[in-house]
Amino acid sequence: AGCAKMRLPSASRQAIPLSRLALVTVLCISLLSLILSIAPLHSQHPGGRLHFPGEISDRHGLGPIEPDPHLLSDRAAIFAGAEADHRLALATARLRRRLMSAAAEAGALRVNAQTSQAAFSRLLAAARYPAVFRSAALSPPGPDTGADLNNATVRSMRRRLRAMLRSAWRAYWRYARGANELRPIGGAPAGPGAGDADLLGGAARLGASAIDSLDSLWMAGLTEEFSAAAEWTLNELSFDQDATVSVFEMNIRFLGGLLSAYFLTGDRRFVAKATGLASRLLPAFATPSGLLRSLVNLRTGAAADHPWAPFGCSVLAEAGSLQLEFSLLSELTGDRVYADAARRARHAIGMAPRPYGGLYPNFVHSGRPDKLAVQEASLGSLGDSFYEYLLKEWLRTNGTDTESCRLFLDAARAIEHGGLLRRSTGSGKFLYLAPLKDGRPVDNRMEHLACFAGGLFALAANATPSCAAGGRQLDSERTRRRWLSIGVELTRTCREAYRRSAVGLGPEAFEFDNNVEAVAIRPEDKTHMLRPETVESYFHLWRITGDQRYRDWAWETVEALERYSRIVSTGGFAILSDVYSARPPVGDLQPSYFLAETLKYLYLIFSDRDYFSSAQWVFNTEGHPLPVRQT
Ligand code: DMJ
Repeated sequence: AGCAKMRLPSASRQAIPLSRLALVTVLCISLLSLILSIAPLHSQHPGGRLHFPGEISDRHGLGPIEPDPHLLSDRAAIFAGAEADHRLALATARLRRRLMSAAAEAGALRVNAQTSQAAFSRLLAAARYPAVFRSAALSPPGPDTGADLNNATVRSMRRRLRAMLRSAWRAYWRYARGANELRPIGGAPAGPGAGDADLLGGAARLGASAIDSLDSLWMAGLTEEFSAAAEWTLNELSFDQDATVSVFEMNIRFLGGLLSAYFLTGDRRFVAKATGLASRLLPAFATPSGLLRSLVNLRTGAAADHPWAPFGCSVLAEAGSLQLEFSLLSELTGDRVYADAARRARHAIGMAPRPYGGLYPNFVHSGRPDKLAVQEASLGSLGDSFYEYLLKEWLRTNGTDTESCRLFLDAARAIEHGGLLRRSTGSGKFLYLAPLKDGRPVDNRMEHLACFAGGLFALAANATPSCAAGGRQLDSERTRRRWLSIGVELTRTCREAYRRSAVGLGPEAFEFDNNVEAVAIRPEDKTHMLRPETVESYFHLWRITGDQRYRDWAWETVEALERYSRIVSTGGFAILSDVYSARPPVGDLQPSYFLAETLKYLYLIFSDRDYFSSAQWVFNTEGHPLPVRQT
């Protein structure tokens, strides 16, 4: 759609049509030569019939007969035949030669056409992201620049965050280089069974923490560490591993991280790496509906569902969180296969019956997406980033993907009115999100994962007011104000869950009833997993409102992390198993998203608001910045 509007040099615009024209011309010349070579033969033979070797004219209408060299008339015919044979042989040889060179030329032209197509899509990408190339690729990271430069307090806070990132990175690099995640207490790679290992190929050495750290290191100006991570990624990382991985995790952590690294450095090798990975994920999409299966073996392409998911079903958040990365990859490579795969998956999700006033079910059947598989909806686990990507693909495409816009507006209305959004009945009157099952609230419990929604609503409120769907101008000023207040309130709720713990760090899930508000009850909910969602919302709200309280809350989190989570012996950061204990036991895991998201959002909260500005960048669900398309 953008082609007509784009201002590209005229030569590049004509590259492909010219190649095609040349190919057609060569084939036409060959055909013409064939006709011209053969034409004289027609005139030499009565009736214009072609004369083939060993055959003379049919004198009696009985078909070809053996010539009699004693008959003059036949001798003439024999000579004529010989001459014709000779001319025909010459013509055939000439024609074969021409056809061969035409074929060779066509092959070369095909190669050229591919080359110019790649060059064309590169030009297209450059034209679509000009500001990004100028601001990021051409200027080195400037962590100490911007309006906050003279604010010594903020500068020192940023330095502290940079030191935390360096420490977490160095621990990973020293003890677990090339593995997916770190055991920060034992100083070893996290093996199968730990953290998200089962989603990242078990014992596979895919370097999730390295890829997830690339852009964070770059943004914080840790150039030496960035170079080490980039070199390892480009020279040592291989996706050709007999490893069964989650398509979703590989997409948000790896594709997102690699594409982001490309836009920061301008190094096309990151795109090549991303393309190699994406093509290994594609077999997961080979289902009747196009809805991907959750797991795929990187080497064999064998696809499978999560063993814990309902039979034949894909997870909503996983199947619906691909569009940002897959579409961008198609734009960069000129190969539509990735964007089409993500779009087909989204369309299959669109076929699912929506029982809760427009909310989507957490599971969709990949064979029969139009049948309701499970009556469950959530903005926490299983549902979360599906809703996020509807908004963010609209933002990333600069309002071009109007389907995303329409879907998001419908979904936002459903979130508001479908029963997910509730208010506590205690004195705090907290707004919170709780999942639905069989049409009813399962319990009054909000997951930490759902804390990203505060930032999401604030982002939506801040988006350009130009999304018209089906002729309706849906994002009226009133809607935008309401969304911002939902964002502010949800973020306050999550911060309250942090504040009510003994350590200032939030639990994995927290409940609301008449006696309890924003506090975990179940033992398994009392863990702190170093997750980003709450600080992610602080980040968006700080940027959008400029309200100092978000910086204050973020700083409380920084201090709590340093005090309770940092492991002095290795420098890594560990999860906590009970946030209500003043001396919380630590768990031996430093998840890769801690480097990709938690520390990045904290760092950006204490950076200039224009640094990786929201007008130019959209953060994928793993915190990797992807550029907003300019056309
Ligand atoms: C991250 O990997 C992503 O944010 C994902 O969307 C869900 N949660 C984890 C971190 O909590």
